Amino acid sequence: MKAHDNTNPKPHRFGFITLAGPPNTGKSTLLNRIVGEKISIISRRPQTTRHRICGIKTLPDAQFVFVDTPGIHSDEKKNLNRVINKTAVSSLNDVDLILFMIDAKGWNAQLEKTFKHVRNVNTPVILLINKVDQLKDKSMLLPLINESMAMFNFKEIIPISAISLDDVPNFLDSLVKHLPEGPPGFPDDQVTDRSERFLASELIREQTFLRLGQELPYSMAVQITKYEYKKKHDRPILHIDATLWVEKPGQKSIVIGKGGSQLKLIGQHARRQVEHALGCQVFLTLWVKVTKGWAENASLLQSLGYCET
Ligand SMILES: Nc1nc2c(ncn2[C@@H]2O[C@H](COP(=O)(O)OP(=O)(O)OP(=O)(O)O)[C@@H](O)[C@H]2O)c(=O)[nH]1
Ligand SMILES: [Mg+2]
Repeated sequence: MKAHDNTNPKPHRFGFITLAGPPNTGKSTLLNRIVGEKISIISRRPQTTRHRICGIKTLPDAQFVFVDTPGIHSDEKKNLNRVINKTAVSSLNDVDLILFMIDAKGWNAQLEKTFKHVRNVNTPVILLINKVDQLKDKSMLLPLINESMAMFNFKEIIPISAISLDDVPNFLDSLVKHLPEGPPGFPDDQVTDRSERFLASELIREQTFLRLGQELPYSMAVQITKYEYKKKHDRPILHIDATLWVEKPGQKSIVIGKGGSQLKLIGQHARRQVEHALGCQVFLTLWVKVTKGWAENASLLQSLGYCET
């Protein structure tokens, strides 16, 4: 960690900022954009993020810890969904600022219900209206801002397009004043609190979202069973074995595909993603296993990392 510069007239700030909101609004997209690396997976489907993931951004005068959360949703039928919601809602507490992200379509009854969780905590909230690039008529923004201001005492309302956010410094400038003064909490080259191994499992899970249709990705979990660096000609090669858990034998056949074609494709794309993220050669072996009702099984959920203590 670099020594803190005491001659700097600006006090250093450090704090935690939760990215919250309903599923699919672009929270993980924004996190990756700010940090400048892919640390949280993204898909076109809702409920992609399942875990609390911190992304760390270090500037000379401030260190921001962004907490990406699963979208808060209303279907709590499965134990997995309840655990995921609990993760999202508990991340609203003990932080310095909440960025509540909605998309430019605006408010509806479901969204207002989700927002109740935010109303209940005593933390400053900034409203981010994302995906403004999708607004055909930009004059629609002003009524949405007015409606939002009437709903809640937001510290600020910021329309953005996370997918193409170029001016990250300017965006961070609007957040920094809400962070308390304090020294950095992480080394300045650390970008996430999550391990490489976790990132690898997420990049595999992302491929299931991108390549498998319908509801199947929601019935799946990824478990890394081997994660070993070996050396070949002095170059590290990472050997990963991972199990894709599904709930039914029929799902296993779909994931494997005809002659193993689907699984091969998932494996190839995931391997490339992991190689790109970690900068080394990867050997990836995938297995598919059935455990009926894994999404209900508390101990399996815990061993897969879905635990809230
Ligand atoms: N047009 C447009 N699409 C966006 C923007 N930001 C994100 N998206 C897309 O919205 C989809 C959802 O993005 P995510 O970042 O996965 O959303 P999320 O809020 O993290 O979703 P969950 O993890 O499911 O809660 C992806 O297809 C993104 O490419 C944006 O500014 N404009
Ligand atoms: Mg997400």
